[in-house]
Amino acid sequence: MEERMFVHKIVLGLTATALLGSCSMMMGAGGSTYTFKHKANAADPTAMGKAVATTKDGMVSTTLTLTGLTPNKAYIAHYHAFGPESNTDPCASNGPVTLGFPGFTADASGNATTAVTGDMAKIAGDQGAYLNVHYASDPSVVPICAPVKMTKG
Ligand SMILES: [Cu+2]
Repeated sequence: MEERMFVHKIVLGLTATALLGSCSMMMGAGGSTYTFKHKANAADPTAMGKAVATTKDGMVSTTLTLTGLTPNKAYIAHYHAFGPESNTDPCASNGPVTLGFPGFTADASGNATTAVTGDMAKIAGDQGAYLNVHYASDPSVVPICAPVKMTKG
């Protein structure tokens, strides 16, 4: 009976590991993928997208692939550090920019992509807690945010 329980726990453990292995947060050969979530505002209500980050030789290359933006509108995007306003929700923490993407414009269908390569130190630990996409015309408008690091420290 004891042994059977033990085997059962191992199987559960393996299942959990397999799930983690398929989880997009893992840093692997394909890089890390982070999913954008809509912020609590009315800007670009169907906006969504992902960020894929790969590292090599101390540098990190991140590509954003976005949909549901306002057609032909200009945007900016950044990595931000964990800020002072939350310890558990990076997107609500209001931290400073640590690495910026080149500005970009959504196409006629509201799709856009942008990519940047920078020193890993710029987004190491709390320095790279989340990714924001802002209206270029008014950076205070942030339709979507992708959490990268969920807990400060
Ligand atoms: Cu920003």
